Amino acid sequence: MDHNGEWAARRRSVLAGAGAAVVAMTLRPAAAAAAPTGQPLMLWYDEPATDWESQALPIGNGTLGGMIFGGVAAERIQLNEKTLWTGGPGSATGYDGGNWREPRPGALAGVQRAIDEQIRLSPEQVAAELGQPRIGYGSYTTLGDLLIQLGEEPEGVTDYRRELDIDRAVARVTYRAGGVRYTREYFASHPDRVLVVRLTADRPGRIGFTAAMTAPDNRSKTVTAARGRITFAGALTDNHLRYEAQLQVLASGGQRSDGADGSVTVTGADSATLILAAGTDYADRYPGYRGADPHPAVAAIVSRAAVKPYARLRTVHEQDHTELFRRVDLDLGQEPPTQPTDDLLRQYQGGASAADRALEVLFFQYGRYLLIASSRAGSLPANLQGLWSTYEAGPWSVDYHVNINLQMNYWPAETTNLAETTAPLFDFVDALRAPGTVTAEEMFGNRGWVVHNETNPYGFTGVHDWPTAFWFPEAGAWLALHYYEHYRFTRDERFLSERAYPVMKELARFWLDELVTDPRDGSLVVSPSYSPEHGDFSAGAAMSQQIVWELFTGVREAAAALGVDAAFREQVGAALARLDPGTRIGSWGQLQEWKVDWDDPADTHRHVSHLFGLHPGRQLSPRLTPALAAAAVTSLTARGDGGTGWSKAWKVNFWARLLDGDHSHRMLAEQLRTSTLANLWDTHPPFQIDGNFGATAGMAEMLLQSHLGTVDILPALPAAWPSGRVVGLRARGDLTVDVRWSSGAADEITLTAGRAGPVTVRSQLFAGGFRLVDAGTGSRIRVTRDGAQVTFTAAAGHRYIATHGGAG
Ligand code: FUC
Repeated sequence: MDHNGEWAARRRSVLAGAGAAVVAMTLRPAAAAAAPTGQPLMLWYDEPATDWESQALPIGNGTLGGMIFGGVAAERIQLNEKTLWTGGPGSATGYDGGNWREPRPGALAGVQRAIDEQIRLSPEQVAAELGQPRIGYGSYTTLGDLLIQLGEEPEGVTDYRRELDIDRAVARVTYRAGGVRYTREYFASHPDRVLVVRLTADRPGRIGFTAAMTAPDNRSKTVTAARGRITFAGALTDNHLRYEAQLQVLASGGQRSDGADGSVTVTGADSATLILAAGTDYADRYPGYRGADPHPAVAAIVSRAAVKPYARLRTVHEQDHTELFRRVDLDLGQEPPTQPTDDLLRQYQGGASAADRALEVLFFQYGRYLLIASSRAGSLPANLQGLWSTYEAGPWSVDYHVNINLQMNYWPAETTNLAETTAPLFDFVDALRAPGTVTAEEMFGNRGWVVHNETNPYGFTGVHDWPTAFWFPEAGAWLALHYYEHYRFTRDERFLSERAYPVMKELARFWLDELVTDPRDGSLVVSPSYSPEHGDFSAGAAMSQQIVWELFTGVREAAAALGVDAAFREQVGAALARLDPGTRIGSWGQLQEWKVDWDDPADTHRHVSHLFGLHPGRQLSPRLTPALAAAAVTSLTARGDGGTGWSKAWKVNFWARLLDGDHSHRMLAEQLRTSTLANLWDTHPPFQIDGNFGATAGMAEMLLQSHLGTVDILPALPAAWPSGRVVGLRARGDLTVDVRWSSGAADEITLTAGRAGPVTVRSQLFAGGFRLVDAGTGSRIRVTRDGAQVTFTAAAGHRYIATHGGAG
């Protein structure tokens, strides 16, 4: 059984706060998009959810999450608080952060020697030398359920509808019973830090229910109710992490009473509002990972929200959400869907119809919705399930896998104009530096820091002993590249100097210390090197080399941009010159996954790690390295269009970067048809949110690319999207881009420059006669033209519009 089979088997038997310090990131507000097209961005269903994973609907404020079932007689809202994790310091089983419990002098050098001599080692051999059983790793765990018992199922329920309006981030349930129309609304507010439920009816006195909270038995619990306030608190048994949730029930009209069992009952009310907050005493601080008792903060948050009128809470929430969400609008000529979302998905034909395009647009925007809901400043980053997990101990601990999954979660953040959502990622990675420094020193004897295949909120930066998924010291470098990308998009120099560059430099130092000379050819290689979850250990697998190449290239650029560290820059440059770039073309024309040509053309493994340099990297591209790109096509074609959810999403991105819009779209269609649940969650299986984020990012890559420094307009437009409009995508260089196209070609391109400087844009629009004007002054802009590419000098804050016409 492999790493994947394990969860599937376990799953059959298992089914069942105080956040990270926010370090200021200065973000310039990206130019606001025009109003959305007015088509409802809505998931909707004509029956309540019975299955958590595939049907319930997610709301979240980055810290607190709820899954809405929408039952008529009984509502269940499954709850999460992002920091509620077992394991770590104080864990019953002990905890070592994955660092070797006994020193192993010479262990790593021994493996390197064995690789030099034998060329390849089995994962089992390496795990026996370098791994150790994992202890105290823990798991993300559900906060529990809020249950709202409304009584017997009424006779004759009609007009039932359950919906999630992703444009406003409000879920709603409506139905008629006994001549009364009932409405419930649900949202999770980031500004007010509460989850809110509102029950109303169109006749007075019809609202009655009992609200109560439950949680699994992996914790102590005390529950009390006083003046309509439920306080639910205790500590996890495993690690004594304290948690608290408070729910204030407010009723207008009718009666409210507190139950001795900690429930609150409302009868005969006109309406009711439920306000919930939760927290833990977790803090993302090595080595203790504990902060303040959550009680005072949770009590205060609920009390503050409870005195605000419901309409005010909702308005403030909607403003907060729409300010982010509405920056991007996508119109593919879709029609507002007339069928429920599960039917829309079932009937999806691969993009042939306006209804199909409605689903594609919804799926794209849903990824953005989910990112906003699961990743806001002040808590942990989005985990394997974003924020939503019903399990006591879920699949892969619902952790932070960093051999692709956490990174994929943030692929859409910059391109789809949600740069703020990266704040928790950077806070989390910053917090890995302290434990990762210990691991780097103890395990490798290196400067800098390291993290391996996966990590938890307790600074697990060492190893375990699952042979095919325990060794991946390149993860830190990959994460550091996200900092650099944030700079490339925002051009925030303060972020570059205070946050990105220090992390990149630490990682570069780790790799300067870690690279070894390959006796076969004298190049610098990573050893032991392992292409994630696949094949044998060897020296210089493509992904290892490509990640180090990207890091060294990026850190040199960053140092140059900052004008610092000349000697270091030279040192990195010298290493880069000797580095094996990890880009070999093999015997069947493929891009080799390993330094020796072991690639099997029949291999369809879900990881396609050797194409890292194509995406998310920039080392391989059809524009600059056509031979390598052709080899990437051969590799990717052999891998096929299958794979798990996230793997398909990655392929959407790969084919877009290969400028093959039709194949990219085919992968999107595959993902929608075979790896998407009725609530539009991506399924690995099980539900894993990376595929949602990866697909959204991939669709953006089809419409706009800028990783090579040029703003490439509609680089991979599929035939299925002959005309459309996108507003508000972001390109590197602090640019916001709108495009209108028809018959597969751009008609109008709008570029809004956040700052002054040269901008190079590529589009077929520039190959013929065109006009480029400054939208503010109306004046024509002078450009230098090179084929379909133009370069001009932008002024900060100016908007430039290119259209057909003029002399060119
Ligand atoms: C990686 C993948 C698995 C799974 C896990 C959470 O290890 O190879 O398929 O997605 O992460």
